[in-house]
Amino acid sequence: MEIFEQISNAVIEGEFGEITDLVQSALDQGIGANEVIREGLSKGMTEVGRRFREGEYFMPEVLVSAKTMNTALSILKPLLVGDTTQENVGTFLIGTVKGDVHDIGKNMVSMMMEGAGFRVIDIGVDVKPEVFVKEITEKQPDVVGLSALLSTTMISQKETIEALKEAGVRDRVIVLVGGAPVDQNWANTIGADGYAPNASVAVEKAKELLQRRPHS
Ligand code: B12
Repeated sequence: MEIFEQISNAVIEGEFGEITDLVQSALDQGIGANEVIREGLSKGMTEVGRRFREGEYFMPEVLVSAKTMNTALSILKPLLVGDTTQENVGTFLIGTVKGDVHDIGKNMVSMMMEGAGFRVIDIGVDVKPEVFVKEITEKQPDVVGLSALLSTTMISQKETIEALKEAGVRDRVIVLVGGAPVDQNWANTIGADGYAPNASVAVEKAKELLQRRPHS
């Protein structure tokens, strides 16, 4: 069985004890970290999502698959983050919004942003609007990412942007929204500055919006 299939199967089967060796073996074969994510880990997680949707998998199975995926990402992180001497292009603060505990997508966006030279502040999952306000006021990031994976928690992205407005900090930051149910239309509706469908586009979008921002 080729290595990508083995990695994908390990995610599907939730073999978090084996994933470290499999990822290492792919790297030893000269395969890049991005390719391991794209061709192995993500494909496995897509299949987990299908099984969950169709009632073949339940929460316990999905949780071990998520643990396997996060274990693999932590091994790949130093490779994606790479050269820490790279110039700091800005500070990026990210969290998964209130009511939502999905963190894999958020972690992937964080890693890619860090790899692109951003200083990343990850404030975790199930983050209330007032906590975003507090962290943004204290840490003064340039870009803020709001992740939501549930159609029921997309509304928390809207509430977070409203809380930022009320606190008078909305215009100090660029707000990016993302997560599987989110699209450009939703981003426009709630007054976000941008949307990205995946982690690499998130990096491009953040850089593009930063360049367009008037210099203070
Ligand atoms: C893993 C998982 C879980 C795990 C999460 C563990 C963890 N540590 O994250 C657990 C088991 C906890 C879980 C729980 C639930 N889940 Co769930 N889960 C998933 C699953 C299978 C995979 C999600 C994932 O990690 N994908 C892989 C990552 C890499 O993709 P991603 O998150 O989309 O992120 C990418 C982009 O969206 C984007 N992105 C993400 N965030 C951001 C942020 C910014 C700023 C930007 C720019 C981009 C960006 O970039 C990322 C990388 O490319 C999905 C199915 C699916 N295929 O999506 C269901 C899914 C999201 N879950 C679902 C549901 C219903 C639930 C539960 C309500 C189930 C229940 N009955 O209790 C609970 C809710 C818990 C809660 N309150 O949050 C539904 C949501 C349906 C909907 N539209 O609302 C889905 C779609 C499954 C389904 N088809 O039914 N889940």
